[in-house]
Amino acid sequence: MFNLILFGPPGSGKGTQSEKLIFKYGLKHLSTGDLLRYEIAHQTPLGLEAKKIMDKGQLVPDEVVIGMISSSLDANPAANGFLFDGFPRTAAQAEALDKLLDLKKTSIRVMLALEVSEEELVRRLLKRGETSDRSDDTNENVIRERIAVYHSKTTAVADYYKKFDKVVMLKGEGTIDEIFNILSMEIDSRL
Ligand code: B4P
Repeated sequence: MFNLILFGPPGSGKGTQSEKLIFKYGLKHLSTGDLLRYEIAHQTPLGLEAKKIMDKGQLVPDEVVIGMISSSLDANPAANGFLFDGFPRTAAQAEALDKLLDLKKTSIRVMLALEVSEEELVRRLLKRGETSDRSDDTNENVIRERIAVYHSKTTAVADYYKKFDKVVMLKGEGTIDEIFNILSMEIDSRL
């Protein structure tokens, strides 16, 4: 199994690149953002609670997203590998993921981390907010709060995987195809 984490701040291109990578490598895409937005669209109790948190730019509680990932892993026993997008986002989520994969006798092969300047992130997300129905992309203060939460809580995830020498930092600015080629080279060198 080839399990990969695509990492980076909000708007760094995780979702964009994931769509291309799962197609090329036949991986199962697990995006906690997409799973949460599915719950919101279906107005489930979990979705209604999650929306309030996401609209403030905060993180949904660890136990909620860990439960979602655990169910998704169980629901895909025959996958060739998983691409984790937007998860883990806290050190507790990273430790929980390692335990879940351990139970399945597998592990994370590599974390590919996209680096993008804050001004470029804000520009991209405000642009997406003009056309998408994502309420968390329309307010610059909320976007800056998401980036602040990334620095205060999520960068710890990279520190966690650095201990196991699994992190590769990559430039996330350039055209979508240029970045896709760089990510593909990193994956190809580990297959
Ligand atoms: P996510 O859905 O994970 O989304 P994101 O971080 O906002 O953006 P992503 O990085 O995927 O965006 P992309 O680059 O594709 O999270 C949303 C919220 O859900 C979080 O704030 C949090 O509240 C909650 N959540 C999710 N997971 C959680 C977890 N594990 N724990 C707790 N809470 C969780 O796209 C950005 C834009 O840039 C797009 O419009 C794209 O077209 C554009 N773009 C991409 N690449 C580009 C390039 N190279 N050049 C120019 N534009 C580009």
